[in-house]
Amino acid sequence: MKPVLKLVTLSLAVALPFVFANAGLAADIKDRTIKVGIGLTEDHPQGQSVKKFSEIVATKSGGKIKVKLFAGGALGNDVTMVSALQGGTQEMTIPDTSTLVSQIKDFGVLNFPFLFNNEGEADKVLDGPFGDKLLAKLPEKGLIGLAFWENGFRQTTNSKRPIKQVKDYDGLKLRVMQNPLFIETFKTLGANAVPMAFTELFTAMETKTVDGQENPVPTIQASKFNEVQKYLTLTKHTYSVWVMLMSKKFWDTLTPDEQKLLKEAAIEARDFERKTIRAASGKALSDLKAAGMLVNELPPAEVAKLRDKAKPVIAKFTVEFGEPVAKELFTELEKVRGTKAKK
Ligand code: TK8
Repeated sequence: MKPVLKLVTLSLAVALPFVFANAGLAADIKDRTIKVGIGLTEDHPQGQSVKKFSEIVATKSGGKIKVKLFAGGALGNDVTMVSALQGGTQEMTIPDTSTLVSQIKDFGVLNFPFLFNNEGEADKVLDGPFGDKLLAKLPEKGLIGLAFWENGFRQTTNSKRPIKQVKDYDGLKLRVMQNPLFIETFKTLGANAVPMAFTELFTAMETKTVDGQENPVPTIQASKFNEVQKYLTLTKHTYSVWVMLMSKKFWDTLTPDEQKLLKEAAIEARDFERKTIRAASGKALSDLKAAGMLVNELPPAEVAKLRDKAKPVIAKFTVEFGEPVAKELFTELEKVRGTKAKK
């Protein structure tokens, strides 16, 4: 080969992949449709963020990959949709991590009462090595974890009375997620904890099968729980997390380019979701008040009592979920807090 020709070939070889990557031409992307089922409504930040994810994926794939949202439990609840992913009949869902605990107990530690002090700490732990380690447990269960989304700090509502002291939990029939930590925590507080799917909750409160429930404020508002619940107490007892899950059976049919695209889009959608849900929280609370809900804060002395009551439950479930994973979480949390203090 003549030296000049060699140079041209060489520079093309260097330049071409760059041009293709930028134009998205080299990417191996096929026409695909991804069904995403969620338990919440379309206008809840979770629904809004799936729509955002859909837009991001459409842009990145030149319209080839379509993401379709099925909100309001149209495809099932958190538990049944996870099974559908495992069976390969549904591509995606975004359940609360607490509903995965019956299959992968390590996820349980995220819901220890009063674990995180604020959202920033949770983001750092979830987006760091600890979160990655949890996601790495999913493939052996037929699931791929793309990113963690914020569900948020859980608050308590009921139709009987405002919770002004821990004693007020006594005898309340409270729906909890299908997770032993939640059942035991509320039993310890004196409530009658009833595990139930989220999609059945509104009717259960309407028909007085249960007196109340606990969920973050944006969920209480978007799900119109104020129509069947009078009292909202800001207890902030647990932080809860959604995880963007994909069926491994489906994932394995994707090209590496498609997998990379979806992973990147999931991270962008995660950042959008966290911003959106945090921004929506204040307005959701004032809307609930305007709609006639009676809102109160649990006094600090009672919060301290609540924390004390939760301690033995945390100790018990540290053993149940696994001491090594709990230790890793606490170490990571310390690191995150240390970094913050130094700033
Ligand atoms: C919605 C659930 C919900 C969760 C619950 O599908 O079950 O209470 O907080 O957000 O994931």
